[in-house]
Amino acid sequence: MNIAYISIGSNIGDRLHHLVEAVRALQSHERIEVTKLSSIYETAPVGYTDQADFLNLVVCVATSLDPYELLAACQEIEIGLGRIRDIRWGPRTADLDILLYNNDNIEAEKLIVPHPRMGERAFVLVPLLEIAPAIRHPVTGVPFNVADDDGVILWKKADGVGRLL
Ligand code: GSY
Repeated sequence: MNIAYISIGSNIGDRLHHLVEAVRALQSHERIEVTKLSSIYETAPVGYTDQADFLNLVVCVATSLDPYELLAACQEIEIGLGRIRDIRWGPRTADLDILLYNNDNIEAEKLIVPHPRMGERAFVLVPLLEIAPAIRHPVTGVPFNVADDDGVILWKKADGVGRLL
């Protein structure tokens, strides 16, 4: 079985509902099991900053999908939740980014893992380190750490996979 970490964010409409639906869709995939779920954080937008605050969380999944199949599953969930890609880094109903897939280092045209910007993003690192405190960068071996968690506020404490769904 493969272990992957996925970051999920939403900043349009009923943000909690979109996160719950995204996690539910992952969990209901016959080849994905959501094994850990972080708390939900409210986070200031990074990149394109003239947009609403996000809710973000990170999940750990066990999956028999290969990385590209997992990417396709994530993209299907985004589309199912009504994602429209208009502004790059702009508002979205749900965004699912594969952060890590085992200790793989993938540099393909449509998928880069570890996620290239994850080490700079507190909205990724804070929930990731909550569920995987000892995790290290698979290529460098350096532990991830959060230099500055400004703009990341605990919004709903984790109470287990079953409780969110
Ligand atoms: O890359 C994920 C989408 N995204 C986010 C996000 O999920 N949270 C925050 N706080 N800022 C973001 N900027 C982008 S793009």
